[in-house]
Order: sequence, then structure tokens, then C-alpha cells
Amino acid sequence: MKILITGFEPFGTVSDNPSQRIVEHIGKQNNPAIITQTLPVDYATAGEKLIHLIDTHQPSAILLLGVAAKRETIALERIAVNINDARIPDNAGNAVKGEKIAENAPVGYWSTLPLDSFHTAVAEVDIPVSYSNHAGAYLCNHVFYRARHHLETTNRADVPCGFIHVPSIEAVSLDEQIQAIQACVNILLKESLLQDA
Ligand code: PCA
Repeated sequence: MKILITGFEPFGTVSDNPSQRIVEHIGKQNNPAIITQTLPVDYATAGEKLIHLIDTHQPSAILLLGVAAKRETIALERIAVNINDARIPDNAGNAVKGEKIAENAPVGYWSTLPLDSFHTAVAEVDIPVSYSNHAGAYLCNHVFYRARHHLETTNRADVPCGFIHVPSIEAVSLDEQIQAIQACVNILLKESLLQDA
């Protein structure tokens, strides 16, 4: 049983990405059931890197994280959309505008993470949480779509996979963000254990 958790490096005006801090914190726990990785904010390499991780580790669940600096809650993303449409250039200087992520592929994919359980668990520890229907059209949506598309097209649609946007640390402190994500990870660990049993 393995859970893959990813965050993102800094980009644009985000000089310190809380999603990277969260995965580094979880990585330091040295839990053999958890693989953590920080992804580049780069359309050309982020998706390939993620797919390589999925194929190498064959995780039983995938939790993708990124920051949405203007939000004020832990945002549970419901849907990945088949579009790249960058508002600002990525870290390699590319601003991909209005292009499909995958040709001849669905316009969207639902998250397959247990979002309702996540919502309850985060609310229970009194940290602001909400559902979101749209992860934007930048790198966060990109990796969310790429991961779900890869699982769907390689007979692994049943692997829980999805995306959570965290807010800036001004809105919710890093400690609380870690607590919220840890609560979600605990749910995934429990569910994976049940499947293994
Ligand atoms: N947030 C950006 C990309 C990397 C990150 O942490 C986004 O919302 O797409």
C-alpha cells in the first residue's frame, strides 16, 4: 500500500509555496507507505514527472496539492478540465493559452478522492474547508487532469486520485494546513489498509 502526495515549487509571486512545505513536512515522517514529491511549475515536465512517479510506485491513492493564494479555505477540487490556459508564464517562461491537455479525451474528469470524508475531517478540526468545482487552467488543473487521464487510460480508474488547493499562509497558517492535509492523508491510509485486508 502506497500513497503518493505531491506539492508544487514556488512560481510567479508565490515565493514560498505552502504545498511544498506540506509535502516536505509529511516526507520527514519517513512513513514507508507515503511517497512525497515536489513538482515543477512547468507545463513541459510536470505531467511527465507525475506519470513517471505513478508508474514507478503504482500508488493505491494519489493526493495532489497546490496553492491558490487568493482563496481562504482548504479547497477540495471536484473536477479536472481538459484545458491549459495560463494567466502567467510557467517557470520555464511558457504561457500555454487555450490548448487541450489531451486530444480525443473527455472534457473533464471527476476527482475520485473521498471528498465528503475529507470535508468532514477538516471541518471537525475547525479549519476552514470548502468544495471547489474548478482548479483553474494552470499547472494545478494540468497535473490533476494528467493523473486522472493516465489512470483512466491504463485500467486504474479505481485508484483514488484528486487535487486539493491550499490557501496562502496568511489566510490559514501552515500548521493548520498541515493538520488539515494530515487528516485527509489519514483517511486515505485507513481506506488503503481496508482494501489490502
Ligand atoms: N498553484 C498553481 C500552480 C502551482 C501551485 O501551487 C495553480 O493553482 O495552478
